[in-house]
Amino acid sequence: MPLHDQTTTKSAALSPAEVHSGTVRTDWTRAEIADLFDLPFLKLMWHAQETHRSWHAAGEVQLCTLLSVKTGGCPEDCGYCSQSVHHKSGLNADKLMDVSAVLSAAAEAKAAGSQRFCMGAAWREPKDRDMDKVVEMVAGVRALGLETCMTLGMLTDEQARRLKEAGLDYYNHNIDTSPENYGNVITTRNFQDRLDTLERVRASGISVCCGGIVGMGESRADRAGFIHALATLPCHPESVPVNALVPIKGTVLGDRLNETAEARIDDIEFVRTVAAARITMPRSMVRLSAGRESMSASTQALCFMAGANSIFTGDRLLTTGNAGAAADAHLFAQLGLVPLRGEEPARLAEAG
Ligand code: SAM
Ligand code: DTB
Ligand code: SF4
Repeated sequence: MPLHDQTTTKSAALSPAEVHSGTVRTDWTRAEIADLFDLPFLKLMWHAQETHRSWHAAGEVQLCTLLSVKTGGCPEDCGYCSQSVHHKSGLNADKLMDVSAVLSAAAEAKAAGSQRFCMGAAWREPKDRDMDKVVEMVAGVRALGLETCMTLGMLTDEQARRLKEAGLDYYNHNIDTSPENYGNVITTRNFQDRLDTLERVRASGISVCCGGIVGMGESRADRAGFIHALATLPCHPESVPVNALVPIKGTVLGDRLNETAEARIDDIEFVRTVAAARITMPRSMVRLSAGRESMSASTQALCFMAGANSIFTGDRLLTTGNAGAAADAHLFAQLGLVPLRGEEPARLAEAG
């Protein structure tokens, strides 16, 4: 049965009044988060389940689709990325796609049951001359009845304002890792640059999607630092993507992982990171993002138990493969998961 035909549960339509009104803490200490990581695994999972079930409809998973609207040729040097000009990943640089082609891809995503359409561009920041086309994409995708998300790099206040005006629902901008590890991953912009853009996005009234990558050779302390940086933002991101590094040949981090088997992160440690995100940011959607294609069904099931409740569907991420509709339909059937149809708790609370 296709993903979007599976029955939704009654909790798909939580009203604002039904949304949990408990406290969302933004004063987590690093030691508290490190302690979460150190818990016996079953205890950590129990905490994560308790938190998850008091804020979210357990078993409902949000479906999002990605499209790379401008691929390759990026001047940044992110150590994991196929699209950086600093890497020899064999990817050609393309121009910004035509609006009509983006809208047909969005219509396909909607027909496949996706709730949100996320458009990514390999830019350090958008040029003002690109903005007319970009806002047309936002307005067009929204008119199809999809939630809109964009990830275009750093933004100015004016660019954020224009995106909001066009109807952009979410902006994705990842901190990627802990502040201490950041310089080992990217050198062409710093952690504060990322926080500045996040602040501009927040101030413009666009919801924030912010997370990072696990499995880049970072330490457990870095993973705790990464979650701490997100969970102590003045307002938690509405969406928190947790990516498992996709090791792309020709990238610094991908080559290191491909050449050193022991550099691969343990699945249980990945699940612990998802659980820590869920417990510390209870109201946010936690997205099990890149890396699912090579993840076993059992590890993905543990991630859902740990509180992940959003995925990217389809057979493509930006430049790499994704699990695909058939595999996901099978996984949902195996686990009794259904697509989220209602509004997210954080957005309901904001509306409420
Ligand atoms: N250029 C924009 C930027 O970096 O802000 C947007 C696109 S960028 C590809 C979006 C995010 O995808 C990155 O911040 C990173 O977290 C994630 N990502 C990119 N390549 C990845 C890989 N090989 N494995 C896992 N996640 C990856
Ligand atoms: C995010 O955190 N993950 C997505 C989305 N935001 C833009 C991107 C994943 C990219 C994976 C590697 C690739 O396909 O190039
Ligand atoms: Fe450019 Fe984004 Fe890739 Fe970094 S992650 S190289 S900014 S496309």
